Amino acid sequence: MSATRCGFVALIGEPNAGKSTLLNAMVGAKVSIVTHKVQTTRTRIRGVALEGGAQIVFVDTPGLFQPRRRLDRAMVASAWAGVEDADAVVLMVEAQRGVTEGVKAILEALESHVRPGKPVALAINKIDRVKRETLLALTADLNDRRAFERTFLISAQKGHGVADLKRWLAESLPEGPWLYPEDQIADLPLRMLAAEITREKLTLRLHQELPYQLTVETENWEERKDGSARIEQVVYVARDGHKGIVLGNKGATIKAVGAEARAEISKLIERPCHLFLTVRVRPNWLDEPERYREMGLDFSDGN
Ligand SMILES: Nc1nc2c(ncn2[C@@H]2O[C@H](COP(=O)(O)OP(=O)(O)OP(=O)(O)O)[C@@H](O)[C@H]2O)c(=O)[nH]1
Ligand SMILES: [Mg+2]
Repeated sequence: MSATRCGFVALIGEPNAGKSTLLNAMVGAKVSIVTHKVQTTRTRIRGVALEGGAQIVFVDTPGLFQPRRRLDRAMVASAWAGVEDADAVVLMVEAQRGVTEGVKAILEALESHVRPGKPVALAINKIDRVKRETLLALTADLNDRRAFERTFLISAQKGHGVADLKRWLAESLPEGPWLYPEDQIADLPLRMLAAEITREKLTLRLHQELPYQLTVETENWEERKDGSARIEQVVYVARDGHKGIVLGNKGATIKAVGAEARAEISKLIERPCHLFLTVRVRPNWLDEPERYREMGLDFSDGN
């Protein structure tokens, strides 16, 4: 029997580059939430895939950007920590946006975070949105800026190029025993996954800054005798006015969010669930260590 391989692959890039979409495509299941808005992912999320004899532990990370708030700083620190632990790194760049100031800043900071000798691949994503000439020029430009081990042209959403990238990553990982049981695809606790699903539905329905000013926590999870789960979640918002918006006219918004989240959580846990959402105003939630812990972030990273 040939030796097994195993290791961590950090997916990094600007917000909205398609990291979580790629993670889900690699794993073949929805492990990390996806929205059209920036800064959707707030902490490192692992998803496990098998390829040949290799177990690839993909690490989805928050987008890298110039942080302003404490939460932003903690998210960016969490992403770089993912790179520091990685056996291989995939830098994702959006094809249609190209070499932005943000991409330049990432390239500048990259070297001080990648472990010596670890491969970094470039994945130009969303190739379904641009012409072939654009891709060739962008590939050349980015490879002039840094010597990437390999460049992959992919569409995480449509699946183009994803299998090639996966194969290459599997071969790049060090030999070693698998870290997870063969059938495990994620390691986020269910209560956190369930909170993320609700946050995704809220983010999709709310506009402008509001998604960035709320967080969702699962406060209570009860297995019922009839085989269903009773789940209570709290949506923390910073202002009274936000509470009204989250609730919506006669509670219409929160009701719709609850219905969508319940359906997806039921699918995830493969049994019926009763979801109860409460909106709580907490002016300082963005400065509370407990909230960061619940999100999987290090509060002191935000200093
Ligand atoms: N057209 C197209 N859209 C894509 C592709 N990959 C991802 N998207 C879309 O891009 C948006 C952002 O995707 P995410 O996977 O949430 O991006 P992310 O990098 O995880 O973003 P953050 O978590 O905010 O850093 C979503 O609307 C996706 O559906 C792709 O290959 N083609
Ligand atoms: Mg994401």
